[in-house]
This record gives sequence, structure tokens and C-alpha cells, in this order.
Amino acid sequence: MALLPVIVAPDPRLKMISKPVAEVTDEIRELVADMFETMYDAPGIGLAAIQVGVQKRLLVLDVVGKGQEGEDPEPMAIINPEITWVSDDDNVYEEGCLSIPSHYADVVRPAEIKLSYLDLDGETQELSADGLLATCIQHEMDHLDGLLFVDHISALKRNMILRKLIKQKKMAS
Ligand code: K1U
Ligand code: ZN
Repeated sequence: MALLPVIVAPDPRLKMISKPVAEVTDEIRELVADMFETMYDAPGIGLAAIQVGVQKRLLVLDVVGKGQEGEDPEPMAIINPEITWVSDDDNVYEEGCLSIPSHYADVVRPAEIKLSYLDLDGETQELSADGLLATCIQHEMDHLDGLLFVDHISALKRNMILRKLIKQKKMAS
């Protein structure tokens, strides 16, 4: 297993549309293992493959364990997800992102969703999600379509965050 570097915005790779996984192979399972290690190490509750530079429709998450001691981990790997239903009622959650370190903002999303996806055996699964799980899945699925949580907030707040990220990158280089 290996820790993978997480891409920080602004970066053109974070705007790419990820491509479907053609087949769930050992190589994909190895990537998933590396992504879990990277997510728990960060720590984070989710990670999309494009955040580690892999343009595949694949994400990992664990909104239960949160990488903290004393919590039982509940890792989930979700491949080629498709949302099949969203609720009319919304939920607001103050989101963060490992690709937008140290910035948070309230994001409105459907409160409940249903999705289908492939598991690590290549089997189709159906899932109903609400609460933080629904929020996290939608946040990670946005990454697969080149979107970040700042694309859901006002241009004023988004530009403020992006300007700060550019400054942080300049200071680090
Ligand atoms: O970069 C990412 O996509 C991961 C992101 C996922 C997420 C967070 C909040 C709402 C929706 C999606 C994170 O994990 S940011 C870090 C974080 O939220 C967290 C870290 C440790 C413990 C608890 C939360
Ligand atoms: Zn994110």
C-alpha cells in the first residue's frame, strides 16, 4: 500500500471529467487500497480518484470511522456510480475538501439519494443514503465531473477562497 499525493486546487486535473472503469481488476483494487490509506491518513471522510491524479469514476469513503481511534471503520469503495433518484428536500452541510485545504462553506444538496454502482467484485449494488453519507457521496461524485464544493457557493466566496489557495501555493513554491 502507498500514500498518494492529493492534488490541491487550482489545478486543471480537478476540472477533468473522469472516465468509467471498464473492468474491476487487481490494479483497481490496489488503487482503492492506496486511496483508503491516503484518505484515513489525511484525515478525510472521502476521496475521489481524480484527487490523486487518476481519471477514473471511482471514489472511497468512510463517514463512520472518520479515521479516528475508537471508531469502527466502515470503508466503502464505489465504482461507476449513477444517481437514480434524489429527494425534493435539501440538506445544508458545511463541507471541506482535501483539495481545498483549510476552507469550508455551507453547501445545499438533496437530503436523500439512491444510487447504483459497482463494488470491488464488479457486482452491481444499489444504495439509499441520507445525512452525511448522502452529502459525501454527492461531493465525491462532483469530483468525477470536474466540480468542487466551491462551484456550489457564490462567486464572491469562491473567488476569495481561490485567491487564498493561489497565494498559499505561491508561498509554498
Ligand atoms: O476531499 C474530499 O473530497 C474529502 C472531503 C469529503 C467531504 C467532507 C465534508 C462534506 C462532504 C465531503 C473531506 O473528507 S474534508 C475532511 C473532513 O471533512 C473530515 C476529516 C476528518 C474528520 C471528519 C471530517
Ligand atoms: Zn473534495
